[in-house]
Amino acid sequence: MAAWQGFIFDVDGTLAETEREGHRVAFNQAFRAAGLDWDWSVEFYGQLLSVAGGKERIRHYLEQFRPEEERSEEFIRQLHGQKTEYYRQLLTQGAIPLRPGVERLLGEAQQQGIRLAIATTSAYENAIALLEQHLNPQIFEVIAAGDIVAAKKPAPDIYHYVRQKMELSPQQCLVFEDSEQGLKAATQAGFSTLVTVNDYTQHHDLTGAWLVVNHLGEPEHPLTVLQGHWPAPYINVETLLQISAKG
Ligand code: XBP
Ligand code: MG
Repeated sequence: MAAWQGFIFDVDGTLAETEREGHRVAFNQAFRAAGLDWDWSVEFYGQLLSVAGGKERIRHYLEQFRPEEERSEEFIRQLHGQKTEYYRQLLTQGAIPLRPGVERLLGEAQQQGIRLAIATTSAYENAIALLEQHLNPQIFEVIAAGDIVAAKKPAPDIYHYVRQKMELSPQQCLVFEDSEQGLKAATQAGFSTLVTVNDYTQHHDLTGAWLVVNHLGEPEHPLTVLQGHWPAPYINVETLLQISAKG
């Protein structure tokens, strides 16, 4: 590994815990508004998360759990569009905070001249809405989201896309993810990955991650290391750069 010059962040589950009280709630609101009797519980949604992408998740649900209902791609597209509206409303209501350490680490990275990018499976509008709510989207030189690539995570396509746009090698970047699918995508594209788990991903197979912690931590809210070695109470740029410089 070379000294890291760029950090690439996943959004859902990594910058914020968006799934349980965000995307899931918005899906259910869209289902009700469309007159559907579908309702995704907290637990059931955990299973559905194995399929990345909102449209893909609805399609998977129809195929696996509602095979008798014949629905067109246009129906899925419209339902997902409605869900996006509800999700954005939840964000602007302040329902979804950033995870511990995220704002601090991004601030440190900017001060140290680390280049920043986003690689997410979520729709572009959703990623931007979260960034606008809590951060300045302009700190990210690349925001790669949703349908910008044909194959979503765990396929590596979104990470290949970001790498090409940044013109950095995988050895020059560190990826931040929260899930097995995200880790697979980044690893297949050749990146080292720091994983911050959450309730939905704490039992995922995270073999191959560079480091797994419960969250990025803050000086007064230390992290717990779950896999790998980290010498400080919170993830900070200075220590990351020292480690990567040693290779
Ligand atoms: C995020 C996802 C997304 C969101 C919903 O995965 O799986 O599908 O749940 O997003 P990752 P949209 O964190 O690995 O990028 O409804 O906007 O598609
Ligand atoms: Mg994620």
